[in-house]
Amino acid sequence: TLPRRSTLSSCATPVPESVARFHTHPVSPTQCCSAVVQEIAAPVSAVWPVVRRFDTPQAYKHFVKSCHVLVGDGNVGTLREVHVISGLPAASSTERLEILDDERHVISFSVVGGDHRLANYRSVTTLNPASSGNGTVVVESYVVDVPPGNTKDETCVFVDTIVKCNLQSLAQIAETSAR
Ligand code: A9S
Repeated sequence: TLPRRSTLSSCATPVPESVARFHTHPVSPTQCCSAVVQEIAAPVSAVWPVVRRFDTPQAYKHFVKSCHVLVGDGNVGTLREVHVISGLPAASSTERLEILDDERHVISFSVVGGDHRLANYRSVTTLNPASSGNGTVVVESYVVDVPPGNTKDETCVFVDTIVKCNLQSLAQIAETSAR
């Protein structure tokens, strides 16, 4: 079966075509995909420095206990090993930086290993100036294998919850720093 392609067409928040193309992923029949949108009351210039630091995801991802860089200097190809807090069905995750675009404010990573159930996870995060005011619209989309024994819906609910938590925390940090 040929992979389908995800789009953000079902998304309630209008996203420009130039942004949507970063969130169009090949999705195989055994994978699921989704996207989370978060508005932040701070300019892109306050949000991007937090998001772009591939070596310190724990700055806003509260599930991350520690992170160390295995190889690389923070550019594309850098590998990090993330250890997560207890209570999750995971202990560690090895992740590769796939896109870091400081002009368009796009960052993407893929999961290449670790001890968890989210095989072949890949996410793309874009920051866009809000159409009114000087806020930011963050779009984070992902694709991931549906773990054995789970449904697509269960997988998306689990991952959406984590991504929403991360983006709410990002909003709080950026809004506080911009005040
Ligand atoms: O880190 C992210 O940006 C997003 C997610 C969904 C991370 C998920 C995770 O790191 C856990 C939080 C440990 C949950 C991985 C890779 C697997 C999990 O089970």
